[in-house]
Amino acid sequence: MSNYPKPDAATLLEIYKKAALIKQNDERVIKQMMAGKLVMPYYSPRGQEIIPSALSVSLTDDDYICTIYRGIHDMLAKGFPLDALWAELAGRVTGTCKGKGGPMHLTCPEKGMMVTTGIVGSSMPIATGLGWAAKLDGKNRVSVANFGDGAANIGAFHESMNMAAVWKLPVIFLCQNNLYAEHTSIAYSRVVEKISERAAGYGMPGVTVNGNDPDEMYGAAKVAIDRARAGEGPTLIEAMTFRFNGHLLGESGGYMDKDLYADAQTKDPMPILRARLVTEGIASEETLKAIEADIDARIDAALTAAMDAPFPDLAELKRDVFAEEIA
Ligand SMILES: Cc1ncc(C[n+]2csc(CCOP(=O)(O)OP(=O)(O)O)c2C)c(N)n1
Repeated sequence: MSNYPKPDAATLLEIYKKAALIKQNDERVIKQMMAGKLVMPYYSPRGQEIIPSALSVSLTDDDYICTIYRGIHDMLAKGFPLDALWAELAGRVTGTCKGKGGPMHLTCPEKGMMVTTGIVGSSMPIATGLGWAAKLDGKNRVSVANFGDGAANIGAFHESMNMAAVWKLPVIFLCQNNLYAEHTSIAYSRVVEKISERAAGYGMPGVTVNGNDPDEMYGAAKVAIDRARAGEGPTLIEAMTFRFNGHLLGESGGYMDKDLYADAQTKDPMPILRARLVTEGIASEETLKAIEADIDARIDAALTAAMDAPFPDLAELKRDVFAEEIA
């Protein structure tokens, strides 16, 4: 990784701001759910904050991302408006899908967030199609497909990578390898050591990085994004990480290897990055506290506004589902 570009001080602080927003937002969602004030399926991205944060600092609103049910971190990093996000979580009309998308279908095309999908592996063909659209419209945008290690075993992964490579599409295939697909350890589901090795079969670069390390993740993402913008085609990035909660909130994660889990806790990327910012003189303790307090205040405001907004009424049920409503 030594030849990768490294984030400068300002970029590193930007990465921390995004990651802190993801972490604090996750904590608040869980608190609301535990208090019975928010009722929904929730797939916590805790532990995976750095990956989308270090990626998104090199993306613009015009770039596309597609993600999965766990992708609230991808959405927040790319700038999903907080008020609309909380309204969508709470099923209120002020959400980006008028409360009809809910937590598993977060979408905000104005910011390039095209889809969150619960169908494992389906973010890849959609992002590939968006990559094709990006190539046709010539606006130099890139399209990112986020997915997990489990999704890398779905046929759509291979079809999408092949098509993107053949047509040299500006797509980044970003596998967030958190070592478990639902309850299945990665040890049971692939023979090659690294998922990134599969890129060779499609003639595209494939790289495995420590997704919890902002330097490695930023560098790999920047190289892939620059390559895509230059018309050189797709890249597969396998970002190694760990999810700190069960697959679905409320599930204990008892199938996780206990030593692995304990080790991952000692490598929590959030306190590590926070301490680094202070040690390297990038931000003082006071500055970081102010940033975190500001995030909490923004979440407070978004939460209050969401809870005060109405639910969509029944007449909305079928609107926006079909281009033309079928009687
Ligand atoms: C096509 C399909 N098959 C199975 C499922 C059930 N399912 C939901 S999540 C999941 C695990 C996916 O794991 P991974 O892709 O590693 O993502 P992670 O949840 O770890 O972020 C499975 C099998 C599904 N939603 N869609």
